[in-house]
Order: sequence, then C-alpha cells, then structure tokens
Amino acid sequence: MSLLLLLSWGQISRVIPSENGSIPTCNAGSTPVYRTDFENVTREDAHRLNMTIDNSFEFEGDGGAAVWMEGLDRKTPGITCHSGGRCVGMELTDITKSRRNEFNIRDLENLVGNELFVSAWLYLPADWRLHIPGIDWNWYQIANPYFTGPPYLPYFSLDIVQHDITKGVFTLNFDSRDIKNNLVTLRSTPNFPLPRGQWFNLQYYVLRDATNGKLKVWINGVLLLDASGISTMNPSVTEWYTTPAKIYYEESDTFSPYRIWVDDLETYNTQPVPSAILGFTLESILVGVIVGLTTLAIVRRRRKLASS
Ligand SMILES: [Ca+2]
Repeated sequence: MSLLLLLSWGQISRVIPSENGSIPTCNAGSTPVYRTDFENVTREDAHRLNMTIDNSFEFEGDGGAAVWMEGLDRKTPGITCHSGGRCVGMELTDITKSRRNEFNIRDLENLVGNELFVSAWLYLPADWRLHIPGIDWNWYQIANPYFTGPPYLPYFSLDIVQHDITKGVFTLNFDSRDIKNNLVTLRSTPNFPLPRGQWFNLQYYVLRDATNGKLKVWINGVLLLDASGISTMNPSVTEWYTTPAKIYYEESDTFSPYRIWVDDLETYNTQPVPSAILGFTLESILVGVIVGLTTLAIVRRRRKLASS
C-alpha cells in the first residue's frame, strides 16, 4: 500500500525537470506535428525534397551548391545516417557561385501556428573547420530557428566562430536581428566543443510574437539559450520559416568540402513535455517516501490498536 502511494504520489507531484536535463524528445503525451526519418524521402528537384511538407533549399547560384539523399543518390564513404539508410546531404561545391545552402521548412503559419519546437540530428565532418589563413576568425551560420517572408526580418541565427584552427572549440553566438535589422547578440558561449565527426541533436523552441517572443536552443539536450521578451515576429508578414540546417560561410574561405548531413527531423506546435519517468524529481520522490512511511506507520498503529 505504501509503495502504491509512493508511486501514485510521484505521478501526482510530477513536475517538469530542469531543461538542462535529458533531450526532450520521444515523450509520451507529445505528438509531433511532423516527423520524418527520411527513409522514404526522395529529391523532387534540385531545390526541394518530396517530404510532404513545404520545404526548399536556397543557394545563391546553381552549380555552387547541391543537396542529395544520402543512401539513395549517393553513398558517401564513412557516412552512416543517424537512422536507417537515408538522410539528407548538403554541400557547397563552388564558393564563388554560392556560399549558402540552407534547408528551409516553410509555411509554418499553417503547419504549427505561432509556436514551434524543432528537433534535428546534424552531422559535420571530423575535419570541419572555419579558419581562414591570413585572418584570425571566420563565422558560419548553422541554423536559423526563425525568419519571415520578405523583408526577412526579424530573424535569428546560430553563428559559430573558430578563433584557432588547432583547437576543437568554437564560440557560439546567438544572434538576433529585429524588425529594424538591429543586431543583438543574446548570448555568446566561448570554448564550445561543437561535435564533429559524430551526430548531434539540435533543438529549439520559438514563440512567435512581435514583442514578447521566446527562443530556447539546446545542443545534445543542454539548454544553451533561454531568451524571452524578444521580437520573433513581423506583425505585417504572415509567412514564417525555419532553417534547421545551413551552410553559410565567409566567401574567402576556400576550404573544401563544406558539407552537413541532416536526419530525424521532428516539429511540434509546443515544447514537448518530458516523459513521466524523467519527470520524477528528487523532491517528488522524497515527498513520496515520507507519505509512504507515514501511511505505513498509521496502518501498523491501527492494526496494533485493533489487535489489542
Ligand atoms: Ca534516416
């Protein structure tokens, strides 16, 4: 009986654990609006996938960038998709023609409304780096959690800087552009060990609002940004998009190849609720133990009184 009470109390008093905790996917009670492991996805044309929702790959010039279905169009040596046999490959082939290759999920106003949570698995090659000989820094946009239709403001970019090619650490800049194109770096995280040569999980949550928007960003389940009261919406533009994977380099960097792979994409219209098991906190377990022991003592006392 006490064990039953303990367990039921644990369920009742369940609270959402720290967001620095486990990766909040695969949760009971949270259903993605859209999910794909890309196993049945094909290329519709050079700029789109046949993935049942509106998407596009934007380049600055054809012949400078490409997208393919890994495992179907190509089999890149050393690349194993995160799930199954297929994932999305993106690359720049000629930086003089395009320094940009971005994977956009479009039509979010109809897909999720004004709240968006995205989980995607990304892979950067083990020798991936940013340094340009002759200057001491370079920058790269790896994702844009939100941006709007024309005039493309406001938007947010997850920017990466590598100050020293000999060190495997990067500075993550969480850069916001408001409706007037003012740049605000919401947070700068130095010495970040950006995973290379292995799959990593990028997640973000966006609440779309002209003045009271929210944005959270996680990498491998670690909450790196938790911003609120920011402008994430242009009130005069209905369309909004998200870019879960992007290649966007300083054009004088001629290091090749610039590639990124994407797998297991999920979109939700709210932040997923952590699972019941992960939802047990030390506090709720402690309260459950106290309630259980108290109940046991009362039962024993009653039995003792009844038998006396
Ligand atoms: Ca897959």
